[in-house]
Amino acid sequence: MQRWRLATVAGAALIATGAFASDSLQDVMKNRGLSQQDLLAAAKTYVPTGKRDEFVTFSSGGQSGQVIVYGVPSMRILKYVAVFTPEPWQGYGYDENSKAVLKQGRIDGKDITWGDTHHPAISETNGEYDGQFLFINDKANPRIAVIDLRDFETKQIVVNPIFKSEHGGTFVSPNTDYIIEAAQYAAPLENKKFYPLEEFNEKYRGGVTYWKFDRKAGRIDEKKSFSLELPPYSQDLSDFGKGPSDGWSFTNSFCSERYVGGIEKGRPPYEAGCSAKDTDYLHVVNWKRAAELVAAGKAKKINGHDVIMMDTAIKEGILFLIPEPKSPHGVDVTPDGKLLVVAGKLDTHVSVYSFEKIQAAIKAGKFESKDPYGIPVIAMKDALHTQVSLGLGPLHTQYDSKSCVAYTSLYVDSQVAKWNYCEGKVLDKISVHYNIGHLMAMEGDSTKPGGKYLVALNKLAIDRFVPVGPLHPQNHQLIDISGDKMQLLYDMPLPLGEPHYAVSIAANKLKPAVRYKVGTDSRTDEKHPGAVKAGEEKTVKKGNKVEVFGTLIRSHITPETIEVEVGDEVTIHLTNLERAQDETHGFTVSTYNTHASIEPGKTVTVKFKADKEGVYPYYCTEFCSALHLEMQGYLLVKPKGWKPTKTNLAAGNYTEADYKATLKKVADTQAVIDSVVAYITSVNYKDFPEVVAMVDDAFDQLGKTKDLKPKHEAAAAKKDWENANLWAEQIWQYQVKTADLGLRAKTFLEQNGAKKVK
Ligand code: CUK
Ligand code: CUA
Repeated sequence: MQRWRLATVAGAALIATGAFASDSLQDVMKNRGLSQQDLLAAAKTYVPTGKRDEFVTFSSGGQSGQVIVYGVPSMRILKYVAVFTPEPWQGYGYDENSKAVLKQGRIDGKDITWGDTHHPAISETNGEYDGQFLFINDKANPRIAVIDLRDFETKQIVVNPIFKSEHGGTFVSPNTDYIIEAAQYAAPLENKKFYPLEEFNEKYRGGVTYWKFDRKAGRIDEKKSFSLELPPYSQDLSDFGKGPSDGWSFTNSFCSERYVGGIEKGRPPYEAGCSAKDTDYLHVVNWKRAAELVAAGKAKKINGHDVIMMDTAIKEGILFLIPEPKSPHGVDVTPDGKLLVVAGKLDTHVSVYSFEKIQAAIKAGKFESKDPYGIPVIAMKDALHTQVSLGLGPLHTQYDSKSCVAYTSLYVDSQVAKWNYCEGKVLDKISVHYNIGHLMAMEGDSTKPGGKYLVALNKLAIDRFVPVGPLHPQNHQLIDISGDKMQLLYDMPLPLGEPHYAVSIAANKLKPAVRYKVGTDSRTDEKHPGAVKAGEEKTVKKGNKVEVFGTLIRSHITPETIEVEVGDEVTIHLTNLERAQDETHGFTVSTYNTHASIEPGKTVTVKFKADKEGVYPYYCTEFCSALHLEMQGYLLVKPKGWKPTKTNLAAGNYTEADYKATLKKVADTQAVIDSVVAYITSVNYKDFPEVVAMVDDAFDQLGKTKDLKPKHEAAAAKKDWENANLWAEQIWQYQVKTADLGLRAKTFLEQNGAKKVK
């Protein structure tokens, strides 16, 4: 009793003096000015060390031309996927294999090294995210990229053969047979000849492209892709039908006035003329039928690409228009595929259209008019399910796991509205900061939305973050949607361009690899012709072409010296021989503007012209082991016809005592290795593939010491203490790498509950 009291008194005294201040939750709240609500939000987003996020988000990187990958709910950034823009860390655009991908995106023979990425889409099976592929569009230069989610690398870029800009992509059909890409600003489709703006209505056209995706090849099949010619209405966002509406697609438009601005000639500007009418047009397309028409040869070839012309589409009954309120933006099909929600930027309403009613009007031939190109127009009242007034500037809609519940972004109000689209009533609203564009719920555009969280992709951050100059970061805000009321949880600044759309998938659906099959060209998924195995490294010289077939393994680049003559064209293929997870090596040569990231198993090529005589160090750019800094070599660019005069490298002054000391170090380190091996083999390490890979690599390293023992012993017999000591030292280097891996394996086993085996 007495002792208890003493302890309490001592504790109180310490708290009073502040010694334990930071240990109490109350004190942290007080010191940092946090409310109960803040703590709740923190607890809902905090992911402790070693734990992982439940969802993975792929956000467009906007003008960065990349994709940003982050976890939900922690909002921790996991990766930037290089897509349309060179990215040095990944070697994207600095090694030959990735340059070949960027080259696919050339237009009119020109490199385009940036992109304006807008809408990522995850591949789907039966309308559900399957986690295999990601697609993303480039609005500025009409292109689509394919990213393989086995390695999160860009594999393909395709250039739209007939558009000059695009926006309404990428969205996938329920089984990812097709990826949609709709034009934005109308232009002549052939783009061979100049047409003045005075011929806008006659010569300028919009359209929508259906890219055929070959899932087995993991690539878009350009030959089997096709487009539909559309009026010059500035086609905007699109979506594919699903369930009952599978086989159909929907594309919005704005500026169906076909207004051409001309402020230079005293004409009112685009913004006035493009929003003058009360309605624009929703394009309704029977794409399955369109694909059949293409197969039946009813398309016209434009720039070598199949295009179904408008008159064919009208005659075959595959294209219809429906008026939609002022300057619509998003069109989003409900998870059950029965309804589509259209938001009009300049209207307070969202309009919910019924696919069933649209079909009934088409079957009955009930059209209110034709547009100037002869396309039948279904009356809005014949297609509407309901209209709901949500607020100012509705843009995009996402769906909840709870039936009939949708979320719509309100750009002007800086709010998210939660509403019921079956009954047409508003359920809740929350303010966001500020001016939200897209919003995204977990798997919220699939047939099985995941609910739980919503991310508001805000256009402005204004006062949310520490100021960093006039260009602010973007603000992605995480919102808890699990209850009746939405709760704001977290602000994430994103400083890499203006993201538009994002998609989020349950993390357990992603199954990325941790290494490549040794010798893989990751950009083609095929065996790299420059790949070699350990011991097969070589340098081949033919005329003025020098080709190096090298390898990388901790902490060694083979070869260590590359000798060329000035003017030679140098090609270096490097294979990473590691099997252990996360053992990436990088490679660069001083001043040759080249860099490669070589993950375990990958083979990468760098190429340059050695145009200036001199000495150029090369090294590994990833801190891969304790001897990382020693992972180095020299490119020697010699004058033509140069002959050596000196044949020996400078020697150190090693003694027998040095040699003996090194041998002692080798014996001590071996004892450490033996104890680690004894631990690893005493537990069920074979049940842990990560550990098996580390153990394999460790024994590889240790195996290399065998050939070295006779070398140092032979040198010692000749009293060549220099070589005796250095070959023994090299044994120690391999031991250090073995021990490094072994200790990591041991830690991994201890932390992951390895069990004793007898
Ligand atoms: S767009 Cu940017 S807010 Cu490109 Cu989908 Cu609507
Ligand atoms: Cu390999 Cu540093």
